[in-house]
Amino acid sequence: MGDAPGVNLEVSAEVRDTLGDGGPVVALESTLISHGLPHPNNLDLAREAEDIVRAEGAVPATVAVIGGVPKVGLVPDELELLGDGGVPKLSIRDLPSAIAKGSHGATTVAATAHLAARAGVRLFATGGLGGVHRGARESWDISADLAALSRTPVAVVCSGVKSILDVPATLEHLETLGVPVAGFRTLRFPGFYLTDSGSQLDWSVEDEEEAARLVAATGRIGQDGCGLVIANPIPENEQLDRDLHDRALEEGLDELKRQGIRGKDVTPFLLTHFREATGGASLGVNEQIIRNNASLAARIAIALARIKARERAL
Ligand code: PSU
Ligand code: MN
Repeated sequence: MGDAPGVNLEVSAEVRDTLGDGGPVVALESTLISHGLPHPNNLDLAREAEDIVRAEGAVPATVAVIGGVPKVGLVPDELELLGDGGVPKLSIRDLPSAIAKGSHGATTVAATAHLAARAGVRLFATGGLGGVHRGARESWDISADLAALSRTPVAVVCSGVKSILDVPATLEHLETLGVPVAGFRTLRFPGFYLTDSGSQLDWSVEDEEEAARLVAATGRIGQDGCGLVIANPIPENEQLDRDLHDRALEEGLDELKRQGIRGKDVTPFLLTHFREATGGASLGVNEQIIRNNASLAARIAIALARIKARERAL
């Protein structure tokens, strides 16, 4: 159960073989399955995200801790277990405790990126990144996702961070940590449910090939310990209605304060509130974001594999 030296990460045979051949692999996180989406949509979407990665020609590697064993690449029963409820959310600092206790766990962006990188996976698709919470000046609540990306060589394809967070502060913090952020065909940082968060970016990439060159460049310049963010906005015609969004946000933040919810419970609480307050509309957008990002990450992983193959041939 992980006591043997060196046996601390189980990589599925398909993922291991693909990586060994220099092939494209995309990591997928499991907190969004266990805590980000309601049952049974969560399980359907977890399967669909894997199917989308495959349809693009890459291999999906959903990451989680199963019975105390960190896994990169899950079998269908394990995916199902994550969607059934009651699986704790594990950020990076929770990994050792889950391993020691032999418990299951759904991994956040920080924990997923860490395990994926250890397996040698370079691309990772998710919905939204954790970030700096509103009121962080008092609460100090800043997601470990940000620091983890500054020391984990994984490119995360996401649709920005949710507006439940302090978006400009999150971008500032990523800058402080030295994490590159590039918009996919945009210089506007996406606002998760909304195409545009209102914050400007310094860099964009115009296609999958350029995104892959960006990933390769971080390694080549000796920043190979660092991750990066590729921010992929939801198309304008698929975004959430802005008024509905603003109303749900305001109510959710009020409710948070009233109920005194803190720490790692903040994100799941606000996600549930958003879903209820928008009559399920936010769920549809959330699902579409994950599909779009899985598909884009797979195409970038394929472009990256091509670049690496060319380099090897030189
Ligand atoms: N944002 C979402 N949906 C999610 C999360 C973030 O839109 O499910 C999850 C991700 O797993 C992310 C985590 O890594 O929440 C961040 O949680 P915290 O703020 O506790 O670090
Ligand atoms: Mn937090």
